[in-house]
Amino acid sequence: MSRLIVVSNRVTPPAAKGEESVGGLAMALAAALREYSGIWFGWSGKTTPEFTGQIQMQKAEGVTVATVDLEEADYQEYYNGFANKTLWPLCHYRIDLAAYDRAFGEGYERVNCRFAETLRPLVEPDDLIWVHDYHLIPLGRELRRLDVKNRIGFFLHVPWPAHQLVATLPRHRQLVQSLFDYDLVGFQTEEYLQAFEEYVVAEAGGERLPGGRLRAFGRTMQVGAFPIGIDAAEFADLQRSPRARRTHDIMAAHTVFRSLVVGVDRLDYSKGLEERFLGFERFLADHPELRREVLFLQVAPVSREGVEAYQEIRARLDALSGRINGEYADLDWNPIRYVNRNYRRDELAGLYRAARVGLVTPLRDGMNLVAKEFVAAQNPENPGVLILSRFAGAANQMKEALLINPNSPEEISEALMRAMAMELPERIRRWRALYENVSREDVTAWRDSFVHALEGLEVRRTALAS
Ligand code: ADQ
Repeated sequence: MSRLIVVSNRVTPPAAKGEESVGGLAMALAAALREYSGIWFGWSGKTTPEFTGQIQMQKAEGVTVATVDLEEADYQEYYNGFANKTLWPLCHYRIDLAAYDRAFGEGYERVNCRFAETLRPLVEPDDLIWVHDYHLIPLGRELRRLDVKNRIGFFLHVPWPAHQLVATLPRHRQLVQSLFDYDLVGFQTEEYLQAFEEYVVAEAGGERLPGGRLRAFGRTMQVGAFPIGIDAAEFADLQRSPRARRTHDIMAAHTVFRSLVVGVDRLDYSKGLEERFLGFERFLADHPELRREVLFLQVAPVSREGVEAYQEIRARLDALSGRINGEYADLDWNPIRYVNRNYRRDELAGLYRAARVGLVTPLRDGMNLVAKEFVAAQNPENPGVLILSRFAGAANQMKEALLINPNSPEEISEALMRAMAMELPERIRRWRALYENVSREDVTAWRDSFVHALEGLEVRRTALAS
């Protein structure tokens, strides 16, 4: 069996079962690497005054991790800059927040080049290389420049936006062209795949070929939709841990006479938190009789604090939660409990299980793993209801959730009402269908379908060569 080299921007050494960990990507990759003998390569998260290219190797929880430090300018221009101030807002339909600064683009190219040069000596001829996410789009091209002939796949965790949005990016053609140095490019959903194909046909005169292949810029590659999942079995298992039970019991004790509505997200403007708060406020205004019967707990650890847009959304959420609580709270009841910290995964499992409603309302989201975790954590005999944004990639697989438009406070309020009133048989019917999907299309299925598709290309290349 070939080795697998996974490359992502940040490498977070895998944590022991149940321990604290943030970011859907980190979770999914650790699970994927455990079964393959391979390497996880990326940035250590540290910066040094000058780039040294020195690799730090360590083994954690059965995974070999190789990291490199970046220099301060890389951090500002590549990570905070092009990745998080340009590509992230663009992919999430927020061109009003996108900064098109030439220095960011240069930093992005420089770091991709540095990543390729540092990784090159670790690559053996049979390795499969799997590159992750929007930070590293040009990495395949840089590896080819260094004469890497291995099969290289790329998976985009965020949405691929509509053609006209991509076209707002200076040098967008070059960026897309660099994707054609991969053998396989994967997206979360058919919708993003189609948007990518439309761009390639319209802007680069490309053509779709049979068998999921795409031709442009004088090259042909394989493309596909590979929806990411969670480790559903592990999540259901976490339920039985003492910490999960304790968290569940604490929340249950706090909500004996009321229903718990829970939201768990990185504090990011794409997650629709302001709209969610406003939707909940609308619910309180619409249903005075239910006011004291709900508690909305929003867990939102701060992220990307070096980017102004994140400081601003944080300030707005502080003000909004304060305003709503000020208006509706009573001596012994607060409608919103808003918490900016991380919890361990076993604690999250207990929290989800204690909730009557999971409120997952991103304005745009590549997939959204919280929706899947919420489902995996429910009590099959008395499951909670998932309210899910139609703009989360997960909505394609989770049709039995209450699907809503997150921009509409009325729709959020109505869905909350429906979820509170939903009888047990309907809750069970919906949950079973959701759980069936979450456990079938899990993280292992995702990894296997991508890696097998990449492995399968060997046959095609050899066949073409002969
Ligand atoms: P994210 O934008 O990080 O991921 P998401 O898919 O929801 O979004 O994953 C978040 C992860 O972080 C979940 O596993 C969740 O449990 C964890 N988490 C969130 N808040 C936490 C807290 N307070 N404490 C502990 N853990 C917390 C990106 C894309 C998504 C895509 C994933 C995977 O933006 O669309 O689903 O990658 O591809």
